[in-house]
Amino acid sequence: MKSWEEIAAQVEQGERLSAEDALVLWREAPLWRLGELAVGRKREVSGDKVFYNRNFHLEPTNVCVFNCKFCSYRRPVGSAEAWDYTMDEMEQIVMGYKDKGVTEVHIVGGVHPHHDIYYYCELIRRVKAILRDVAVKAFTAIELSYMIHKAGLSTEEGLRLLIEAGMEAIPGGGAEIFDEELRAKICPDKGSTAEWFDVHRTAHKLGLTTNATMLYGHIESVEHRIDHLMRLRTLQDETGGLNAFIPLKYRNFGNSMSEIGEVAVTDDLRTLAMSRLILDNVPHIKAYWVMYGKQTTEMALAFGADDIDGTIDDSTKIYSMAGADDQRPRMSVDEMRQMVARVGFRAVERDTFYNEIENN
Ligand code: V47
Repeated sequence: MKSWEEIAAQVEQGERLSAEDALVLWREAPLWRLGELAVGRKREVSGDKVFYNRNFHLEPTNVCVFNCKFCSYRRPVGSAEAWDYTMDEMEQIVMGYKDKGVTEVHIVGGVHPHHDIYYYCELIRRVKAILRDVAVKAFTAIELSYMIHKAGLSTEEGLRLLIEAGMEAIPGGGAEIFDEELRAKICPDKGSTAEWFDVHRTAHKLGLTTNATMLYGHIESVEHRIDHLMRLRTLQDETGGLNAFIPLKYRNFGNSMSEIGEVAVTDDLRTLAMSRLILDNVPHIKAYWVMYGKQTTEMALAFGADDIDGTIDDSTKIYSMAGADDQRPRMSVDEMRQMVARVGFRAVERDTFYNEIENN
């Protein structure tokens, strides 16, 4: 068996990691060495830049037909804590962002039993009518698969309808952990791994770029994480449509797996670095500050991340309900730029497609 030192040297020569070598590196290499390797790779892709954007989330509902054990956000129909905004209420929210300089709205929520694909097409049209130049990055693959197949459409037909309405990119959620046995334990009734891949593969074929996530730090092993990353690397070899990968740390407040606890920050940094090294064909690794908290996000930039997501403006509840540090997540552009500068990189504003926005 190769030593971690030999594997590290191979990585530096640009060799692709096998699953076996990745496991040795993940388990045995000291953290500082993983940081060094991952930043080396990051610098080949994005130099000294770290990207951020001006964005907000729109979460139409937290009512969900699925009951994932890690979710702190979902409520059943009729619950006093459930919300389900009307179209008019959502228009009011979106109006609040007119002329505010945002470039992206991220629309994601529960899988509501009564709203169909035509309702969501109408929502996208209304958002675009108000914010013409703002990119709509909308719906996890699981929401998409449910609304599309419920309408009796093929994945391609459904995505075409949404694209016609104005959907321009797909976020990475719903991936959780791809291993089918584990998925059956943490989210037994949720859309499958195969559905997740079907939506992303079809989206790429239609010219959309998408993101991918991985929920880690619960009952999975390092082998499961490597398997997850390898499946994404294979998809990317085939389509090239993934823009960013976002590791999501399991936060344990207020859900039915709370007894598991949360992993250490060193595990977060190791996971980020190994994601950068395994996913040698995915350009951006995002440290989602809302989930990590601001301090870990700052550290993440020394472990291969080149993106911190955006301003958010207190518009998402998924992580505050799961116990994240910022109960009202919001970051100003200045704050993000200072965070990046403190690590020794250069903050660059981007749009959804990683085009750089002038004024940097
Ligand atoms: O799929 C839910 C995760 C995801 C918990 O594409 C949890 O740019 C940790 O995908 N602890 C949705 N994670 C969020 C998401 C996302 C976020 C930011 C940017 C992008 C992007 C995508 O949130 C879900 C699930 O994996 N999640 N509950 C929890 N307790």
